[in-house]
Amino acid sequence: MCPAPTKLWLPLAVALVFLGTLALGWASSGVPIYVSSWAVRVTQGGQVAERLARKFGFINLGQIFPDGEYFHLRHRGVPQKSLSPHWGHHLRLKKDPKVQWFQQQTILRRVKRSLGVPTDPWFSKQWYMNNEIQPDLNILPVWNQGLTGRGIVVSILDDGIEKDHPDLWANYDPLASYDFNDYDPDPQPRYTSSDENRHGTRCAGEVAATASNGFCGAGVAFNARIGGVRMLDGTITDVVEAQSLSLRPQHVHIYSASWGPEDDGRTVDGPGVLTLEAFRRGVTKGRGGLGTLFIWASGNGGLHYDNCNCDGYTNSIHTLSVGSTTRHGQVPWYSEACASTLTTTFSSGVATDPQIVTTDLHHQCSDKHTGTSASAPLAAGMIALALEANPRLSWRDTQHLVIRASSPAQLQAEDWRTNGVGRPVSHHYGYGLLDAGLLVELARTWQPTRPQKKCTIEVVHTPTPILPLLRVTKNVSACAGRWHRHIRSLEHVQVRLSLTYSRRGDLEISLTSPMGTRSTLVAIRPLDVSGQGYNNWVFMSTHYWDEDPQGLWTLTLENKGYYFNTGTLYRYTLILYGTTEDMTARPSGPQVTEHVCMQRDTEGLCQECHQSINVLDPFCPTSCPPWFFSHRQTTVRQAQSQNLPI
Ligand SMILES: *[C@@H]1O[C@H](CO)[C@@H](O)[C@H](O)[C@H]1NC(C)=O
Ligand SMILES: [Ca+2]
Ligand SMILES: [Ca+2]
Ligand SMILES: [Ca+2]
Ligand SMILES: [Ca+2]
Repeated sequence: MCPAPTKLWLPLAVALVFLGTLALGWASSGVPIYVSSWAVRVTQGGQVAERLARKFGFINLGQIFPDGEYFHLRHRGVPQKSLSPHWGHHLRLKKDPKVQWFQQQTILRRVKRSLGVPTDPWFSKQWYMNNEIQPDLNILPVWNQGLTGRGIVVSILDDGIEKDHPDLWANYDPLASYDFNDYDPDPQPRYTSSDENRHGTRCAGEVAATASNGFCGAGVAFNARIGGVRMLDGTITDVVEAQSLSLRPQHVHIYSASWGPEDDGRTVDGPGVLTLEAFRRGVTKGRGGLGTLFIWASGNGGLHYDNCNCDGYTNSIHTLSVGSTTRHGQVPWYSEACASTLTTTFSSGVATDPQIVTTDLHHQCSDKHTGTSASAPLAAGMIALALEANPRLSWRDTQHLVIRASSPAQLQAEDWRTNGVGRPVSHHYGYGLLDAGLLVELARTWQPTRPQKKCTIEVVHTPTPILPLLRVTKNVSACAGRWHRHIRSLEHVQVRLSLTYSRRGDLEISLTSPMGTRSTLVAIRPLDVSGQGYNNWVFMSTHYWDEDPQGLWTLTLENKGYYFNTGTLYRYTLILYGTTEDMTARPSGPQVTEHVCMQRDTEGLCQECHQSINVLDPFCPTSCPPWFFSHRQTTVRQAQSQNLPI
């Protein structure tokens, strides 16, 4: 409960102010601007109010409600707009016993609730967000709340962006753009007869094509700023990737990438030293320390039975991996299944299925955008909307929220299983179809997660033969009893393996958690005939999210192919990530956060939170997000580090 209102506070006023603050959102509730009018409550009625007004030099503009208790007063001697309240009038009104309550009015920033549906000619073809199917990505209700990605910067890492495109130029952000193929600031694509460099431009339009401008369709976050990094149209090196992923990490909030190693079903490859460092720096230093958001397509190797856990980019804990489903909720032919995928959005399917509508090269519009690379930018746009609702989400908060805002909906797969905390999860879809309305609703009141804990367990370090089947069981304490606290709720789980095998693609590897959740770390890949095995390869699963890791973990390696396959397991390391908080104790819907606020200011912002709780207006989070520091009585935002590298 908030503290008992002081004499001057009426529940009505508190409610009005607090609702106002909520409507403003956290970020825009900046400095109040005072105007020359007051609301005053005088229960003795109109004549007393009139006398009071004259006594203090106000003009009585009349009653606010018909019952004649609240009056609207204006003072000519007070500036129309001021950054501070008028203390003289404040004291005089406060002293007068006939005044039960008063409030100098401030300018409230309000946005129109009914933006209506975009009027773009191709919006009717944008079936995944125009209410044509149920459920769709549920974006219309978010637009209706006034959230359109304003203030959020997204960069597409691809083959360039047609920055003068009629549906992109207005949102184009040169600071979120660069050309690492030619080393110049202009990411304009290279035009060829086959238009092979249209990919980045198509992805960009999905995020931020201008709405209601009479052209093409609308982007998911149609007021976000959009940039493009040209990096796929030339020689790609570790340097090029690392530079692209760390372009202005204090300016760009979200990077969307739809590339990785060859999807041929026989490659096992991941980021180099510099690119790993770029991810690490992004999540620890980017976005003022909250962490850069890397949104990643899971891969297009379905036709070659590829597995996205053999791709170290999408498999990284630092990237938020997005899979695809068709309009009819089926697994698309190009889709790759794996345990590291977190969520799903729509994309193309068979030839008769509708595809994604977006901007195209030569100032054109396309309704033929396809593949998993069409899904990642849709998710990036939806996350931009959530970030506008709550800009303080860390990279891990975002993954927690995406899981909670995803559901199986109409998505069909044979492998849906309910994990140990009751969430259905699939290797094709992660936690399912992402719902923008739910994502934003949860984001508004999300309490920052406590710092990430990592617990590394060396399970096998002596050579062990992999006969047709090898099971390795380990009783894990999740680092309890060490100097730091144990992990109570899991986030990502990694398994690092070094093994040899006569035919790598025949070996199926799975991991079962103490709560009984089994996820496939790699399924058979018939085209992978390599005899190289896995050399310190890291597999990742998101399927144990929020589970308690203590107890028996079982790794299973099983020959699913050629009868005479043989191999040796040399090293198996289990790496658990998570937090000390019991995340299952949080409500599944929006979180109640006001109850710990002890004192609010007239804006409804929290000035003082209950001991041990941090002030982060307007809420009292149970812990500080990264780079925010614990302070009572002050707004922590001011303590944010100012001098981070650009
Ligand atoms: C795992 O270890 C803990 C602590 O040593 C013990 O209490 C528990 O019974 C063990 N669990 C199993 C399944 O062996
Ligand atoms: Ca250029
Ligand atoms: Ca448009
Ligand atoms: Ca792949
Ligand atoms: Ca990932």
